[in-house]
Amino acid sequence: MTGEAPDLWLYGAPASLYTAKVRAFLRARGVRHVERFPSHPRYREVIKPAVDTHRIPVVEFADGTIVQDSTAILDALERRYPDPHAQRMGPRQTLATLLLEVLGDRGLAKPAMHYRWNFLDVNEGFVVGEFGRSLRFPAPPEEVERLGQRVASRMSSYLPMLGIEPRTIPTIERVYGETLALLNAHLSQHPYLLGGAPSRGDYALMGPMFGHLGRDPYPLHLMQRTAPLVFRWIERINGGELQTPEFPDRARELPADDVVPETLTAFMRHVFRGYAEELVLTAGRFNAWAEANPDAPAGGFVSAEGADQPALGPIVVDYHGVAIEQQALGHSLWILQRALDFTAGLSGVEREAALDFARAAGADGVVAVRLARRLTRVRSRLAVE
Ligand SMILES: N[C@@H](CCC(=O)N[C@@H](CS)C(=O)NCC(=O)O)C(=O)O
Repeated sequence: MTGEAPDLWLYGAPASLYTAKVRAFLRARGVRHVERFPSHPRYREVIKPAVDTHRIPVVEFADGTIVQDSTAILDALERRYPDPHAQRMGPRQTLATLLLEVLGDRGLAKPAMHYRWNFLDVNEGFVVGEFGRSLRFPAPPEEVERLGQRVASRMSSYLPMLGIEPRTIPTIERVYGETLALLNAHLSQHPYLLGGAPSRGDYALMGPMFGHLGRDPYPLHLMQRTAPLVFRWIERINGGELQTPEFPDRARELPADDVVPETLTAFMRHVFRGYAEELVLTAGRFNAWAEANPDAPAGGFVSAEGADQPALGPIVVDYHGVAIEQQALGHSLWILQRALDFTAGLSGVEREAALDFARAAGADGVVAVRLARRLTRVRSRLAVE
């Protein structure tokens, strides 16, 4: 980096889903930053001990504040770089961004993981190389390959936990095709998800849509061939385009009167159709845990073993008509809690408007979730308040 000092350092990797979410904010908002691999000595010596987890991304701000977890990082970034559009959002638009962040966390995990790990004939050299280089670079190719394969075998072992198996794959592929078509239809009318300006929902979806699906060789070409406007949306955000050639006269503004474009609502409804039940059943698992552990102290970890993002047990979800056996993933509830807090804080017509939007987006069951204990994070681990 030459010239002025950066505002922050992003510890992450090009092939990492959650790094893509944070990077999108930094680029779209023009934040001066430097990205570093987790192999950087400062990650090992300072960052990792401070956050007490090996996960990326982690951000270190110039004032020394260190934040782990993409959602916590975006919260910290929004406090430092307030988004003028977000401040003018109505209840529907705000709930839409909160729910898009829920979807961006795990709602697209099935296609993101499937299209990375089940097309190794096309993807393997690139993905393994990317992992290897993020751990040691420059290094001899055999060393990059050895390190990359080590990460690859851990990451690909997550597939069964997400219910990705031969029986469910045809449905996952069909649903992803429909997802791309709906998003492409939306982006043929609007440059960004909420309309004329990017918002946190766009950044959140860059995780799956860019980190895996818009970057790994197989799904990248699928996207370019079948959903070119989705590909352009990704370029637009990561390139920090101020004005965009497809919409030369479009003001960089959100729709007035708290309108959420119907094409976005249709896309969300489609994704929630395969994800809402997973969240509801995951909340059920957590509430059962809370009932079985009435003495869990405030600040206590949800996982007895101290897992940072604990699985809460097996669930069977109806994913667009196919029964999927998978794990209930507790961290998603912490992200959902933000949307629950938002709706709980509304009253009167504002509450009606938000709930009305949730119904239209297929998320009424999701915003009706009630958690038996509030969730928080302590030492980067899911914990109860
Ligand atoms: N909730 C975290 C998830 C971060 C995460 O899982 N990152 C992946 C890379 S994309 C990771 O570090 N995985 C390490 C592992 O699973 O062992 C966030 O939003 O930042």
